[in-house]
Amino acid sequence: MTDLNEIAAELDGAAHEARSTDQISSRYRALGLDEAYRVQALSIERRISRGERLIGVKMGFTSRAKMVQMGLSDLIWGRLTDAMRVEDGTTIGLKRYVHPRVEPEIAFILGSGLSGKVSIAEAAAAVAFVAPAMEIIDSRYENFKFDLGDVIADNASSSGFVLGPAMPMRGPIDNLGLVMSFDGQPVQIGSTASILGQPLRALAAASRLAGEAGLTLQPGWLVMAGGATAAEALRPHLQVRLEMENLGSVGFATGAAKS
Ligand code: OOG
Ligand code: MG
Repeated sequence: MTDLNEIAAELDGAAHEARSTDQISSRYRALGLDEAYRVQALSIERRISRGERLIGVKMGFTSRAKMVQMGLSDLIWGRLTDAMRVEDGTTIGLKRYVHPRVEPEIAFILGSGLSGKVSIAEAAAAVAFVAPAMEIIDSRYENFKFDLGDVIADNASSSGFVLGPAMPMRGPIDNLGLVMSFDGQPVQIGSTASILGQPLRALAAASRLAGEAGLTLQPGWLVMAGGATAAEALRPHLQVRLEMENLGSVGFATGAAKS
């Protein structure tokens, strides 16, 4: 298997059918960064051809907790489509996932476009709304194990996202306390400060890194800033909730194992 198109087809198929697959780096060879982002773009093209719409990007490894949990320390990014949206307050079936995890994030909705290298002030000026958010990640690789090229090719493990109430960014967002709970019990406690010291830095990084791949962040797009804490494995019949200082809360439930 040497063709990037074939790798993209395999990863897209695994995501679509919720099955795990071998790491590209062990089955074939380690992918370089450019190749890995190319595979990601090709796999998203397959989703688009099935009728999904590109609606934004996500950042990964923007906090130390995530870097430590996954053993990688480079910022990565992935593409988000409308099909990944989970509505606030709904129940998700688990059979569309391989081994899903959830992590607390903050989301930006852009009022104007952002392109290439921008300052934090420029990034802030492009934000129309912020929202408390959770990301559901689901690596397509066995045991959630991957190297940098593997995870980039697999669209940075993206699988789902849920947004709480979106509101204009009225005050500082660089140190908002947050609690993620399962069935009312806190499982992760943290602060948006863990996201590069200031989540707007993740937005600026998204603009820069997407720009390197020829992509401009569009008005109306969603940008997920990256997990503020380590991710937690989901299991059946959970009430998952994130409370974020000043921004409110967001939640979803998980259904039965085979639902
Ligand atoms: C890779 C995706 C990382 C984040 O928020 O840091 C990420 C993974 O952990 O599987 O989404
Ligand atoms: Mg994430």
